[in-house]
Amino acid sequence: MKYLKIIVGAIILSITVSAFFIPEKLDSKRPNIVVFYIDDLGYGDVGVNGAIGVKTPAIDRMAKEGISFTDGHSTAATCTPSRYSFLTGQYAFRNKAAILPGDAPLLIKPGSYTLPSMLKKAGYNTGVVGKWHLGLGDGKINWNGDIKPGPAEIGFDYSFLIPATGDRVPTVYVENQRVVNANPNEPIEVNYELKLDGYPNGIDNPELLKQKTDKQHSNTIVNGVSRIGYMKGGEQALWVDEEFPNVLTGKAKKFINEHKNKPFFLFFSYHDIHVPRLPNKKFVGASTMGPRGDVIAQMDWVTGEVMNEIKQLGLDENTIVIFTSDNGPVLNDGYDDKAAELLGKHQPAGPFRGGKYSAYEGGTRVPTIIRWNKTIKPQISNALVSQVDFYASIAALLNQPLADNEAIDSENLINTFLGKTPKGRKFLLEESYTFSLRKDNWKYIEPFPSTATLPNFMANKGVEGGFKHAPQLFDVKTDKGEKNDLSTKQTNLLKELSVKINEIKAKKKRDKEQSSK
Ligand code: NG6
Ligand code: CA
Repeated sequence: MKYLKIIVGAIILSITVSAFFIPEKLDSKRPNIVVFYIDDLGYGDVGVNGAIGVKTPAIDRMAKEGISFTDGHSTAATCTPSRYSFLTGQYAFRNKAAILPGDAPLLIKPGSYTLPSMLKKAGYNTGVVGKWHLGLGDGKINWNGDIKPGPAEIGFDYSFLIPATGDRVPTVYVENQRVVNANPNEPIEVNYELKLDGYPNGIDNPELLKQKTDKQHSNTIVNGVSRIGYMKGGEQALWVDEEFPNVLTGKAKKFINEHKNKPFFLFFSYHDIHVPRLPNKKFVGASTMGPRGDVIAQMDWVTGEVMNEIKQLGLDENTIVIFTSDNGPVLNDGYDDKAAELLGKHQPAGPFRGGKYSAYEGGTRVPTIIRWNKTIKPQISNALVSQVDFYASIAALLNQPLADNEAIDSENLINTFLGKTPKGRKFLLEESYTFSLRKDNWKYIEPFPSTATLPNFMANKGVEGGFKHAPQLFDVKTDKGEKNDLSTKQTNLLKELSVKINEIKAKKKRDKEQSSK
């Protein structure tokens, strides 16, 4: 009897104790996740990777306090494809994802598997703030009504968006399906083919421009900047580019504050350092490189502001922060902001060749930093990792099972991301206007089909694309600049890698081993 009482007592006690502790226990297993997704930031554009023309103290601190990867990759050398892969765990070519116009329909089908919807299932509140560029609506958007489907239909509880890019119309914010400050008396119309007579354009009124542009960016002028695409109406809703850092940072902080008591996922997608580069006056002259350097300083400030907020709210030890970029760097991307002329000794892609758009390493090898105070030991990792892997890795961390056809390209690298093993991927695909494949130090670039053509703008930008009609092979450890093509010397390896690319292309579901690293 006495023993029974003790046992019953112990059971009651343990139930009470566990009931008391369960929420905390669960939440320490469900850390908040904040992704800082920078636009067009090159490997060498941050201090920790050797930046010369600009200082990035907030990012360097994050790197020092967390894990910084030297071989971290976006999945593609352009924006829409990389974002697509980040959010779906699938390569962009599977859905023919390419750079989208500003009136394109939503690229990710509502109801498909996405990182935010997986997180919602795990009890997270999910939000996206900033550049979207994944399309909105189903083909015919009414910018004056509910703009959907969009982020809400693919797993985001909250959204505050630059709908496409800073250099594309419409130049208005969209918050939860609605244009912010919309005025029914000034209905918004957008057209990417036909000229609308709403605003002046860069061809007829170049005297209105803050920066000269190429022809492609010479349509609608808003805020002294001409953009791609035509737009009419919406005068009261127009954004002011120089205010992006304040507006977007404010929304990101607000989201964090509002959800500080339950697990949240924030995808903070910067406009910086994409064109048009128009720093807020606080940052004009902050670098020695003109606007491109100044917006890097601005981007660093934004990052620091959000980090401080996380710390001040006491969320530091329970928040995983991921900092990375959607593709490599570009100097001239259509606006004459003297990015090339003012570069000095700064190397935007660090020691790597090429940048945004290219098949060389500079296209996808980007700053990749993860910080989780008290859980990740500060270190540098040389593991080969891709953004496509965040999906399965986070799912593994949260014990969320994945279906066979979910995030099929995503590998569970959670132990690599948390710095517990230096082992990364065996193979890593890089998408550009062709495919490249990494294996250890080796880098294979698939021949560019002789019948295909590159976008016109490649030729006059000074981009080193790396697109050749013959296969190329480099050892990127000893030859970081990809100058010494070894394709004729390593024919077996060349064969192995080209076969592997075809295998990846044909893949239909997750491999078992993908989920058990
Ligand atoms: C290109 C634009 C470029 C940039 C890019 C998208 C021209 C000539 N160039 O088509 O300025 O907007 O698309 O950049 O139109 S990304 O980072 O969003 O992929
Ligand atoms: Ca980009």
